[in-house]
Amino acid sequence: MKITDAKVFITSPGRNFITLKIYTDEGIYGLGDATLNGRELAVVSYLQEHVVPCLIGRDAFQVEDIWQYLYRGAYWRRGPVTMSAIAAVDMALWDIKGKALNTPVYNLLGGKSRSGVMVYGHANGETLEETVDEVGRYLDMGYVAVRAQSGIPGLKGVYGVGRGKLFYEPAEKGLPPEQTWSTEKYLNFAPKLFKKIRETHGDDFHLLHDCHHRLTPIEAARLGKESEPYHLFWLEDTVPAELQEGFRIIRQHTTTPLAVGEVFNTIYDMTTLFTEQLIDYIRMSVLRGGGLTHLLKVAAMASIYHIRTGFHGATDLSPITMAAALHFDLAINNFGIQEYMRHTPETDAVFPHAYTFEKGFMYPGDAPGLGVDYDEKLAEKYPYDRAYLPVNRKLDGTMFNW
Ligand code: KDG
Ligand code: MG
Repeated sequence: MKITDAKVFITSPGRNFITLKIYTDEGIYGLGDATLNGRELAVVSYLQEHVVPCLIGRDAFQVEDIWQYLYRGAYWRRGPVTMSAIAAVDMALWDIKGKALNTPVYNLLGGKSRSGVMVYGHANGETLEETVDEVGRYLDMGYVAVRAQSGIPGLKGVYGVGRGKLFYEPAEKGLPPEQTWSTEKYLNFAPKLFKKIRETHGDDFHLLHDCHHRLTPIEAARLGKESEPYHLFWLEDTVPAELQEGFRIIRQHTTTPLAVGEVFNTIYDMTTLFTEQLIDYIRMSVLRGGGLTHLLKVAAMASIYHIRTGFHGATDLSPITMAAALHFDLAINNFGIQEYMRHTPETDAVFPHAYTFEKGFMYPGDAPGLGVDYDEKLAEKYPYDRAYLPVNRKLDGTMFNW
């Protein structure tokens, strides 16, 4: 089956999404997600100018070879733009293969290893009380795992507290919005939040929290230690993860499980974290990590070190990535949990999909391929709209990590 063409689509049903559609000589097409929040058009250009011309005429079934061709063949390897573009191609090819063989992608990845995929939802509020209430709302909706993020007294626009409740979205139109940060205020506040959540809602659900890369290793160690009585499912992105060795310090001090990786692009970003067992969950997404082909290797390596997956699933990953993740999660043995931030109804309408949510679990559905389509006509109604993720400054104005 030969690839005859590939097109890149841009749409903004509430937020920007980039979609790659690969066509074949047998009339079957496949879809891949290429969205990179705040830098979307860089991936569009990378695909249109540099990747699509190399795809025409290739055998659509040679997924591994095409992956290696795009990864090794560029010479300039890795990075979010390159790997998001490769991921889009890879997702589309797995979609094509599933459709051609008339089977859902999870069957191509080894078949079902479980009945459903446990997901966590996002409870966020402006205040501690509001966040505690939101956790209750998610439990009422049937979630068995909830991530809690709260505004912090004295800080403007804290990560995790964004526009909307079910549809949290941090990117804004115009120039990047500025937020403020104080590690002292955060470290004094976070354990109180966890305590109140456990006192109010009990112990019978998984509680998660994201630090969004803002601590030093020793600060992360303090938070991990002080969180131990509230037994978090995980503490995410405690420190900026460029320095993998930094995790050694955190690990020496706390038994709170650690998750990291949503900004990683390749298996090389995590080799120390894996081989020294410095983390418990790896979060690199299908989209940011070069597609299912690469994640199969990541999950296999993780399994040797007792590390499970917990893939990124924010709203800036389109329903195509969500579907790809669900097929993967259902199939591999060392699955841990899947993030599920709901898309808006406008987004769901542009990307009709087979996956479903019920009582805290998700199911990819049994449609051949990934089970997601792209409504081109409807998508045209939502033209690209430049938006940026926020930037973050300490209270004295020093530029900091967002
Ligand atoms: O675009 C950035 C978001 O994907 C990120 O801020 C979300 O940290 C995130 C998460 O855990 O979902
Ligand atoms: Mg995160």
